[in-house]
Amino acid sequence: MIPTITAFERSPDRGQGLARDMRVRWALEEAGQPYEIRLVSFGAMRQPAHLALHPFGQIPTYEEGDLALFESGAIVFHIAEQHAGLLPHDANARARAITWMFAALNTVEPPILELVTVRIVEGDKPWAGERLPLVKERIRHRLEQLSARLGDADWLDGAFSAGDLMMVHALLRLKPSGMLDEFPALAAYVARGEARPAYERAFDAQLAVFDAAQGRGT
Ligand code: GTB
Repeated sequence: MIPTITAFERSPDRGQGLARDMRVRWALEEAGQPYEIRLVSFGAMRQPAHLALHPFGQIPTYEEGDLALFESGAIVFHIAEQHAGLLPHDANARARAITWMFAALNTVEPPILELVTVRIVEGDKPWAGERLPLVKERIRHRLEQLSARLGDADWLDGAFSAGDLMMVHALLRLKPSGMLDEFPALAAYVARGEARPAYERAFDAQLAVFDAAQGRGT
């Protein structure tokens, strides 16, 4: 059965692939699975039909037969469990790859999201200027630790896995800030992720949605 995922009708990132449907698209491309997209507006995300799928009124969601999921991590994990290519077969290696998925979502991504919050959401607050360096220091600390663990390896634990997919996508959010370039090993790691044909297909698909919306002027 071909799953349907939701994505922004018009992504605020202007097609940079930073919204979280990108992770799901990338996982499906890595798994070689076709998928359908249902585009939703911000208004539609607040409506009962979407809230029934996603209690927090967000994207992405994932529908496959009578299964409906939300949370990009849970969706990517589901895809990785169902199809080869995203999680190793060896039980210990598999558990470690899943650990990296959690690390991406729970340990590395949160300080990165704080940067967006302090810059955009809280940018006009009188204390934002004082908070920004603290947030950046927390990010740098995590990046130092992650870079030390990665060392000169291509991926976090052997072959590319869903753990790398989640980590690369979380790190991508830092690209516009230039902070990633302070850590050449991590910048190269992210570039390796972006160079994967599955990533490129997923990126092009989400960019096509943005370009089409631009063309329609919607
Ligand atoms: N924990 C959830 C998950 O991992 O699936 C978080 C889902 C989430 O944050 N969804 C966002 C959303 O629906 C889109 S991805 N937001 C609308 C809302 O809450 O009303 C986050 C995102 C948004 C915009 C950019 N950007 O412009 O660069 C990047 C990422």
